[in-house]
Amino acid sequence: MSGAWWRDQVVYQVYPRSFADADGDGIGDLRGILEHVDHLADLGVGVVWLSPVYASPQDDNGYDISDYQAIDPVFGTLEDLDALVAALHERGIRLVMDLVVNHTSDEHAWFVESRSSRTSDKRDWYWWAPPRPGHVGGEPGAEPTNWVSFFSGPAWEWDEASGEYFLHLFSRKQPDLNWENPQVRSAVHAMMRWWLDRGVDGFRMDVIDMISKTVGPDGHLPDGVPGSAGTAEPTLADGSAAFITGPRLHEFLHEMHEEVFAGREHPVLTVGECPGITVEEAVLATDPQRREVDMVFQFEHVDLDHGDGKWDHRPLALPVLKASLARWQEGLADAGWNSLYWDNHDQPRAVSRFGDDGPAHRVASAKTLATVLHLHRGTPYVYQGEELGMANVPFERIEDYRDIESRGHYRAAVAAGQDPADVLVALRRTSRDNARTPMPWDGSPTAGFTTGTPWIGVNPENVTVNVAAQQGDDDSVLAHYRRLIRLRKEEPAVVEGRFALLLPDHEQVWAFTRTTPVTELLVIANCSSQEAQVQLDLTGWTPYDALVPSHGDGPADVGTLRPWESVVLRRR
Ligand code: ISL
Repeated sequence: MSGAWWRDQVVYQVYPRSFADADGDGIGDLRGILEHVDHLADLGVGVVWLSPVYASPQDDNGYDISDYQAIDPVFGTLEDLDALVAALHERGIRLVMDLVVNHTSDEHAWFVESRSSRTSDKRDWYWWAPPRPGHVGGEPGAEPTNWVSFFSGPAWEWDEASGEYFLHLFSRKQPDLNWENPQVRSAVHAMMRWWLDRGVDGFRMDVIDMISKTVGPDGHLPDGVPGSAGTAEPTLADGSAAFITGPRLHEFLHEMHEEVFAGREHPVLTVGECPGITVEEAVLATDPQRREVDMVFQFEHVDLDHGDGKWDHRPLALPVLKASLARWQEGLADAGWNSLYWDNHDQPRAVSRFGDDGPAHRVASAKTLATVLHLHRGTPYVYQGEELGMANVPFERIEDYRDIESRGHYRAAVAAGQDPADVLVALRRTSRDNARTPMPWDGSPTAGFTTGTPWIGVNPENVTVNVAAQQGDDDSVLAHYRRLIRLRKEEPAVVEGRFALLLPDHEQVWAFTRTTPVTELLVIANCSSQEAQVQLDLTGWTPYDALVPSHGDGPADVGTLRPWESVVLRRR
């Protein structure tokens, strides 16, 4: 790997199923992305992270992979991928693939072989276990541990033919690979090298902090605390203590680094998706000296509004959110590096969750959230549609939802006696499908996304919130993102400056500085829908350049900010 080139870049996430459909089947594809690469170039991003396009039964929209070295026909061909890489490279943009190796599809040849018999050569490539002692396989409660799967129900599936259970932290079509087995690791490394040799520029590693499981002294995976599942299933438990940042995680990441990336000239980016990771573990994973990964996605700030599980919403006060990001800024100030994100294909839309998506404040709050995020220290990620200020989708019926997690939760919660109307309210707020509606290229009924019938409903706001409408509009959210990304290129303090939080207890205002020996930046952002008073000593800050203002030419008076107004001041 050559240098930390990704520090001054912005990454754009493409969720291919929902980005652009070139062949009219209603599902986005690689040729569709190819038709829109100039949108990415105009934005100024340096990297595209492409969610999975590999061969897949699509049980979890491609996060269930049946062949790592083939493209799913729904998305196109390997030649289409090569063409996309070439088109991006021509524009100075690198392509990072999604690497989903905590689990495969149950239709992957490795699993088919593993399942074929208890004596298969590949039996040990996955987690197989007999029924709990004294129980008969397949009966409720006979599972080897009481773990709940992320998509509701037990994390174990009974295989009648071979008489054992297999582990699946996600859907039953996503069996977990056994990373304890060195053959598994070598096979994954070989596959990764194959992609790098083909010309891709790195990997976003799906739930990579779950690959090392804690086996108890008795040789078994341990139970979780009953009732801790955070779902409507009281007999199940959260098993994550046994699989989040497990005992061999750093060893596995370091080995991967040495086997796959060491000695390559080609600059790559590696980002580990790490739900539940702590600051301390993130420092270990991203300290360049340790040669593991370049950065991780941590989840603290996107879990703060969860009560008992993600479907149980809890109001989030601004000081709590600010403190969380500040802690990560400080924790990774000297070693390691932050990834900065508000949303992605698993999270509700940023403007609906952290901003105000009503007509009066949607544009300003989308801009201000972007300014706050991009001015923190780390590499910012833009999720498709975020650059337009897209909001959550107002689906009203369970039939509108496509996501396996949302549908599984609805089934489990209703079966446990919750009122379906209440479950729909929770889905409306938190479902992953909020982020998965088609990218609105224009205001037409199918949003310029497809000429066919979209696989999931278009967000009706696309009539006004779309690329065509914002393209030439200097006051648009899109124009604001372009300015922010340009500022990163022009002002080194955005990339390197040391972070210090100001006014930590202010309920409305997010203020901080970024300091280098030559320049200091001051970010002042009203993160509320009411006017805000800001008491800051601004001596030395005038005259100043008002950078990336959310409102026109900037505030008349930084002591009184309009709702969702933000500005960056600079002194040298
Ligand atoms: O969205 C979540 C459930 O509430 C998260 O816990 C999510 O499952 C977690 O972030 C892991 O996500 C990744 O792996 C999953 C896949 O469904 C997600 O789309 C992916 O980003 C399994 O591969």
